[in-house]
Amino acid sequence: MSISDINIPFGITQNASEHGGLVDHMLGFVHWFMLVLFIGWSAFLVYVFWKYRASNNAAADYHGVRGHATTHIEIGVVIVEAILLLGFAFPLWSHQADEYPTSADTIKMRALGEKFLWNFQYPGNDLMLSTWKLAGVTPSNVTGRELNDPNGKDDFVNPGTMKLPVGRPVIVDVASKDVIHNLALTPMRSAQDACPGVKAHMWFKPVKTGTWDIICGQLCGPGHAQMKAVLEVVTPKEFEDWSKEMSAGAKAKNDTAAAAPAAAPAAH
Ligand SMILES: [Cu+2]
Repeated sequence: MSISDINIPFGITQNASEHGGLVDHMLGFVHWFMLVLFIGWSAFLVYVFWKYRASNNAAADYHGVRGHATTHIEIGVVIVEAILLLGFAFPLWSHQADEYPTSADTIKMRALGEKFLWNFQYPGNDLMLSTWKLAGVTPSNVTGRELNDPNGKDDFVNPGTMKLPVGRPVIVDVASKDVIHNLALTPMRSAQDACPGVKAHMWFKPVKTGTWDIICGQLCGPGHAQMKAVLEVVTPKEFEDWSKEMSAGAKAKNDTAAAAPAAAPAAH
């Protein structure tokens, strides 16, 4: 049995990311600590009810506690909380916030929230995302990619499903088209607010294949509960095949549009 097993009866989604074990360990630590405090305080409450019952103490006691035990217990609680913050939370946060993956196999992609769905932009076969112009978001360009950027010619957008390969780090640029949303990837133990006009980022590394729901972690309007997408972690081969096909399709469409600009005057 491990410390984080206490999370299971609380209904936690199984972890599927590399760093998620550390999050679960910290959460398990907090749960055990709260359990100890809950039992301790409950027992103390029952004890004072019994000790200071009216039939036993007819006269009021104006001095109260004289010993130092409670002070020592409080200091103990402060120490455990300091260990939680300094020993677990801060190092884990700094790892996720400062040590972004730089390896060549890192997938860089974008997620743009809108009322009420998620759009995912992939870099395509050149592994390079287009430059990102949030001001350029339109109904036909839902992620705000710079359409004249050569790097973006083979980028493709997949609304509703975030498909990823297992075992490769992923950096996701996150933003919103309208109100504040939150890309909550529970099995990856990662979540990032999506704010209009703000380019935010998150990263993680899936270590298990599977299919999960992506939810919006911010109450964003009447369709919030329906703002569901799918996170699909597949084998590297399956991802490569899918990505190549999608990218080739997007490139062909872009090339056609470039060859016949007069045929589609509204598309820009
Ligand atoms: Cu939302």
